[in-house]
Amino acid sequence: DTVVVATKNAGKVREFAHAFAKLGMDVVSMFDYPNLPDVEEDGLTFAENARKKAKAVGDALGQPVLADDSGLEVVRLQGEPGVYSARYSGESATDASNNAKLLEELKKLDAGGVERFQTLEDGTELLSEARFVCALALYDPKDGTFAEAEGYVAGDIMSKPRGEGGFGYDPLFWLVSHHRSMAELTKDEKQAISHRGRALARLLEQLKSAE
Ligand code: ITT
Repeated sequence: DTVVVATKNAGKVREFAHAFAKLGMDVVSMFDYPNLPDVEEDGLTFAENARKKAKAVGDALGQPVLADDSGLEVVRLQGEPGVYSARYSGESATDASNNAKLLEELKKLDAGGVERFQTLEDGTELLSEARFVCALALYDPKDGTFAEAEGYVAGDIMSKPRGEGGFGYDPLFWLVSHHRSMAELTKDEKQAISHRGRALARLLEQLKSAE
């Protein structure tokens, strides 16, 4: 069996491939359909953008499609970058430039004398509470219906990156529960606790009980 995931994010593709392999399923992504047009992500919420991506690709291919819209909400930045997480540092943003922008924005706040709340043993500071959000939408063009689920994980933004795993903001996301950054977790550990892993578990649960 094959699942089509409407994403051009290589990190998401790796995580879905890892999760669906355990269910005996393969994943294809927009890297396998390079000629499909880009979907404009102008929704105000993660859920709206996920539905939009799933519907555009599902209608184009005439088969069920899963989409993921996700991002980072930072408490001391009033929830930013939120739905703008992928392009936080501009049109040609990379994970590295987005992480640099995040630290720049958080370091600006110190000028206002707001106290940092914690320091790790190596001197890394925890600059703000934050959470990752993932909205999943599975669209079936046969009847035009959606199955949807969301997942969340709370953590703290670190002043210095750590770890080589994951993608995006993972090296700056500290998990008190694991005493490691999200980028220091194994794939299985990340799937067990991440916004994406939790959203996927909830979606599969729903689909199972609807059978
Ligand atoms: P697609 O729309 O093609 O799926 P995208 O990268 O544009 O790819 P989003 O609009 O959903 O996807 O943006 C999500 C951004 O949020 C992503 O680029 C990362 O910077 C961040 N993000 C999402 N999930 C993450 C995770 O598990 N770890 C770290 N950062 C994550």
